[in-house]
Amino acid sequence: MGVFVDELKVWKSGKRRTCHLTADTVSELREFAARVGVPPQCWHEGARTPHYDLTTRLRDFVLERGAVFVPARDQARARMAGRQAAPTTALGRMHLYDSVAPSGNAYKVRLLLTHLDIPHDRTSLDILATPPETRAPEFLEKNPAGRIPVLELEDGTVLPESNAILFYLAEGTPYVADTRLGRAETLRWMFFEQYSHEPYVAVLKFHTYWGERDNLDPTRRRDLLARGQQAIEAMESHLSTRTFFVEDRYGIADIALFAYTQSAEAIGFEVGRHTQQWLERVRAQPGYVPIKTDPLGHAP
Ligand SMILES: N[C@@H](CCC(=O)N[C@@H](CS)C(=O)NCC(=O)O)C(=O)O
Repeated sequence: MGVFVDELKVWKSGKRRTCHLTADTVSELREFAARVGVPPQCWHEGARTPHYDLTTRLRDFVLERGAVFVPARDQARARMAGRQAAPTTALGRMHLYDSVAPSGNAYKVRLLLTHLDIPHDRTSLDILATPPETRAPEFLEKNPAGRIPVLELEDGTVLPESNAILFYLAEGTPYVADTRLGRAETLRWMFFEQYSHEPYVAVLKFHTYWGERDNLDPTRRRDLLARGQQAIEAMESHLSTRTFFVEDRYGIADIALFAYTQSAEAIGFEVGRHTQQWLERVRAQPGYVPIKTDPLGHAP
């Protein structure tokens, strides 16, 4: 078991110096690269021996994070002795950065990826650490806002913001309306979610399970409850005459709003009958997956 770098070699052009990052197995190599943040575009597509090409700066970076220097000739010998396994997984898959503690914002993306049956890898960051792993320099390069979810596309492009990711993934699928007004209505509810719902319901959920709710300033707690309740009532009113948020068809506006509304009752909100029925309709969708369980055991 190990991840290795060899010596820097000067390219024929004389302009670039790179080395190889390899490992005993491709899965170990990919897991290490994703964990420390080696850019996916460093992957050498089609190489006989699976590896990333690293510049001097990235070589120093991975050495500081546990890669071991082994000269190229020794790596070649080891491979010939059959130590290095054949590639088992193809690169070029989407990669979702989510969190160890269940995050509704990350869950939205996972739910749609599952509905669309898009194979992807995941790295879960510890947002409760001090400082959170989302504030590490290599993650801030992906999202300067220091937040998950971030979706890395097959070509290495990064896309943060849960609802932007939903909109990107849903393009051309039945999960977003194909009329101009339908798409605008979809955005309407996704903006509503981010401005009038998530800042209250998600924040109160966070304080209930992972923050210190009892230490929350009582005025702040009342404010979160009152404003979150207003959002839930706006949903209830809209759903009193519809089955789903836009064009009476399940789509990304429903996914965005489902993520935190599903926990609203458990954290003290009153959820009306129409919204409860809508929650059930979402759960009944083909390919539905529940939010992941809390490995810390705080959330039910
Ligand atoms: N507007 C963002 C909000 C993302 C967000 O608040 N993420 C939280 C987890 S749910 C996070 O990364 N917190 C870690 C931190 O702020 O350091 C979105 O919808 O993606």
